[in-house]
Amino acid sequence: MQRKTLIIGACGQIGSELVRILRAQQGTDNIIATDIKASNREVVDSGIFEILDAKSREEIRSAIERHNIGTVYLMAALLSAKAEQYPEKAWRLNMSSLFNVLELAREGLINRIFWPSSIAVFGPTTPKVNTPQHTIMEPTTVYGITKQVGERWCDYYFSRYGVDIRSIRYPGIISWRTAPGGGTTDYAVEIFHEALEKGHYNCFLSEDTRLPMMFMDDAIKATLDIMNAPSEDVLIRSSYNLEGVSFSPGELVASIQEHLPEFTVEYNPDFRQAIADSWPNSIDDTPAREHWGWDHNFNLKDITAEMLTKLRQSSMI
Ligand code: AKB
Repeated sequence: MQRKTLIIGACGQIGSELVRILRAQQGTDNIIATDIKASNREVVDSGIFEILDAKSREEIRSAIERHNIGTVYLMAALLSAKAEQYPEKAWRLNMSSLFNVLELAREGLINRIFWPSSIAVFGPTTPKVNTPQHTIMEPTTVYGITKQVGERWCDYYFSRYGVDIRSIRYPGIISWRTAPGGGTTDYAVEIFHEALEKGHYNCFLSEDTRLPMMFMDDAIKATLDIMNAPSEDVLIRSSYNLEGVSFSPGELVASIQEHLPEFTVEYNPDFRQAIADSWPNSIDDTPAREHWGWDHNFNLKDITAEMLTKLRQSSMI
């Protein structure tokens, strides 16, 4: 009998897209969506959904045993901006959830795990342009510390216990269906909503803050590509660098203004500026391209056109 897939953090920005695509690919009943709250109607109404606290190993164990789970996508986390406000909560959630799935895999209950890392693993001492896969990593944010430590544990559980864990360092993810929450790169989604709704945006990062970004479709493609890659092709078991595009708020505004010439922006950097300043401007993802064939499809122009079209078509705006 085919073992099923458990998605933890299924109502979030990336989790909800994974649920939709995996249900279509593998059959609705083979995907078990879980989250701490039933906060995404589409996820909850389109198949099996359960409330699950990722901090509880017993709740995860019970879901795995009841549903005959083989693969786990652990998408629950407190992101960078939220984690600065709630450091202890972020540490507890981000670390205990990872430890729970790693331990359950070590016990033999899980065959394969996906765990997202982030560009937040890098810090101010990291080379900023074309940041290499292997480089100085001294994160200065709570979120970055949890991801950096998490990467070390992933590598350890793979080397020591053979746990099949796969991970990528997501840049900022731009999507139109589900909004992100609590991140520093969230401006790049908010800006599209405000451009269409109000014609004006108050940006919390400065005009020239260049960050690595990616369209959701590319992020999902990367996630499924690494999960479907033969084990011998996944040579890095901490986490892979991944780049789609990189741009600044100023460049994104110019791209939106090609469609909406009246759109205006003001820049009022807040505490998130320091977080963004500690991260790379762009990423070198050669190992992901060479090892398991990663390639992105969407550049800034494509992302802008797709976001405006899809948001206009959806009932949201
Ligand atoms: C955040 O801004 O915290 C996230 C990330 C880059 O991991 N989007």
